[in-house]
Amino acid sequence: MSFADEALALPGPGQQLARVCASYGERARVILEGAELDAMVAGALLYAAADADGRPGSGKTSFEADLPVTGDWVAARRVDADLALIERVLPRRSKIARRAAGRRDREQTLAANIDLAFIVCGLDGDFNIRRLERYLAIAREGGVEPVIALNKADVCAAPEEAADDVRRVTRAQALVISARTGEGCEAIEALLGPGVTAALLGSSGAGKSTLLNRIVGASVHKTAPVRQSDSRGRHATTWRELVELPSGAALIDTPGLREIQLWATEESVAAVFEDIAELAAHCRFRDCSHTSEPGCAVRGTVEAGRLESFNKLQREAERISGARTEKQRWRSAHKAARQLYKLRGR
Ligand SMILES: Nc1nc2c(ncn2[C@@H]2O[C@H](COP(=O)(O)OP(=O)(O)OP(=O)(O)O)[C@@H](O)[C@H]2O)c(=O)[nH]1
Ligand SMILES: [Mg+2]
Ligand SMILES: [Zn+2]
Repeated sequence: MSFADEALALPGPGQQLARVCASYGERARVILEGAELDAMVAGALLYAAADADGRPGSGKTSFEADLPVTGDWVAARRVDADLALIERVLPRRSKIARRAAGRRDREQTLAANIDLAFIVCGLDGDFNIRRLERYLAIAREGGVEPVIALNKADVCAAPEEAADDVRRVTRAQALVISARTGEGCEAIEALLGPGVTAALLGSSGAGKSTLLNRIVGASVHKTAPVRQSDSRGRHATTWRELVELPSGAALIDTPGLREIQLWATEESVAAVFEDIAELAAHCRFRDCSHTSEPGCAVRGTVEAGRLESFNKLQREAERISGARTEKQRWRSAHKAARQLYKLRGR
């Protein structure tokens, strides 16, 4: 965060700093002064978000970029004991975002201000290095440190071999755990120090919630009894995504997705496939596509599946940056037209 961002981040008069622990578009659940309560997004902020979504010339990229999401720090105003008003979303220092379903050109932020992403993958039918690469690109794009958690070690004959494969191919940190038996979970907890915010990512059924329950169940229930719900916002009171741990860490559960759509730049993808980038420096042609060119240093050296995965994710990233540029072109065209009207006195 720059100094300007920092200054901007301070709440204004009458505002308090709060953290979003669950979000539902115009409503949210926040932690304010150590207690959890319902919150509504202020009209002005909703309006600004709508502006970012639709109107040209706003310079913003998407609706979701402005509405509060889980993990956001917000400037809020207390309406009464049970309700707060969210007036501003403070600048995000990192995030987990995907491409919104059905909309190629739209980014959807799932969680903000995340230090660590536990990419949970079952060592059962869920095990898939290609999917891990996709999550690694998403973490990289959002500025989040990834840790792969290979779960369900209790049902896998050779979990360490799988982990070695993952480490060799991805060069990422990989832990072997069982959320069911607790095996290896102390290594996860060791990473959850004071001030750390971690998110659990991974496909549906990978064991994210089981892992969260294990970590929370071991400690939180004793020290932080859940507040009794009141008449307001009953939908939100019993369920939240962000849980504060006694260690001072925060852990965010995310819903599992069948297939997470990439939202990343070509640079982020390349960073996840460093091995390919290193070899590509030795290809005869600078713009080698590693498919049929003579003198290619990548093809035949890098495992075919990994090269295919790299090409696939690069193509997806290119489509996204294409959509971004297209959007910007439209924006500047609209802006130019508006300025013209102004000059002509309308
Ligand atoms: N054998 C075994 N089963 C596990 C383990 N962890 C989770 N499971 C089981 O896997 C199933 C899915 O676990 P969840 O924790 O609900 O998975 P999730 O990732 O939260 O799934 P979504 O909420 O749908 O995204 C449940 O039946 C769990 O009991 C494990 O370490 N070993
Ligand atoms: Mg779950
Ligand atoms: Zn090549």
